[in-house]
Amino acid sequence: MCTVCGCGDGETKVHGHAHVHGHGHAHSHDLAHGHDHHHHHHHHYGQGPAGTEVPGMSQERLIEIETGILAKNDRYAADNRAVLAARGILAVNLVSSPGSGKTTLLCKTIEALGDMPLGVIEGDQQTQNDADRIRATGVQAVQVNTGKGCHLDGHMVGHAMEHLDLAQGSILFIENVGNLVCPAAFDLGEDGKVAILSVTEGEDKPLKYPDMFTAARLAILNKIDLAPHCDVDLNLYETNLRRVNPGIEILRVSARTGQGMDGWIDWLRRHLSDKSTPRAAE
Ligand SMILES: Nc1nc2c(ncn2[C@@H]2O[C@H](COP(=O)(O)OP(=O)(O)O)[C@@H](O)[C@H]2O)c(=O)[nH]1
Ligand SMILES: [Mg+2]
Repeated sequence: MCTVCGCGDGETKVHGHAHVHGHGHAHSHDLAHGHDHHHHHHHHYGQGPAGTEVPGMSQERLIEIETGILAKNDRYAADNRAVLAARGILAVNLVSSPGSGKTTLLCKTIEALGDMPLGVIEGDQQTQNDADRIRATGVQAVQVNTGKGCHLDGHMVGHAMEHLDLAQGSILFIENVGNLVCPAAFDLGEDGKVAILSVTEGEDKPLKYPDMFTAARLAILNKIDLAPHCDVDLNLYETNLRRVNPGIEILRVSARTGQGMDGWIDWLRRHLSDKSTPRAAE
């Protein structure tokens, strides 16, 4: 079960290798036999202490389940982080709504990075389309299909990493399931979440989905080639991003034309070298 939206994860598949069974099977039992059926809550959806609602389940039970799932996720994420740190691998978790340009940006990024060792984990509910797009560039990719799941979690990413040959000093790109809500809550062991926001989505999206933009350390404002056609205010996008996350870095990019790509490539190289250079003793 997703602790954010309450949806079931079902079966997760890692293509074209081992099958990973999603978590939440044990919890679907809880769903079916929840208590407090006669407990009516008079508040708006998601405003209880658990931040979400599942029919037939008390807020107390939900918090218990959420805490358990997130604690378990954090253990997998910590394992992933340790593996990545030992090999000096920079892991970037790309999060956005569907269609903002994550895969397009990734393909252009791979091109720009030249022969740097890379790996990509692709998350989508269904299809291997994005992994195929990445493999067409010559870079190794593993597709994780989450089925009914709405986000990648630490466990799925750990399994996917086992199917990649990640050399010392590589960059691992994780393209999360297109969803501006749930992926914000799940640590994958990455160095940072990068939120892609395309200019066609509307300036108010950071205000409407603050958790995602708070969790991200960098926001890429993509498709700026379309800005002149869309009657959008790029400065207002930035103002709203900083309202929810004053420390967020922002880059204006067009994955289509390549405008602004230099700043993104510099950002990646800078963070990779921070990762692989052992900190000098104080
Ligand atoms: N005009 C324009 N289109 C873009 C840009 N980046 C991506 N697209 C288009 O947006 C659509 C969705 O892109 P995709 O990479 O599949 O998005 P994803 O769902 O976030 O992976 C495709 O038609 C892309 O060609 C961009 O910078 N400018
Ligand atoms: Mg994609």
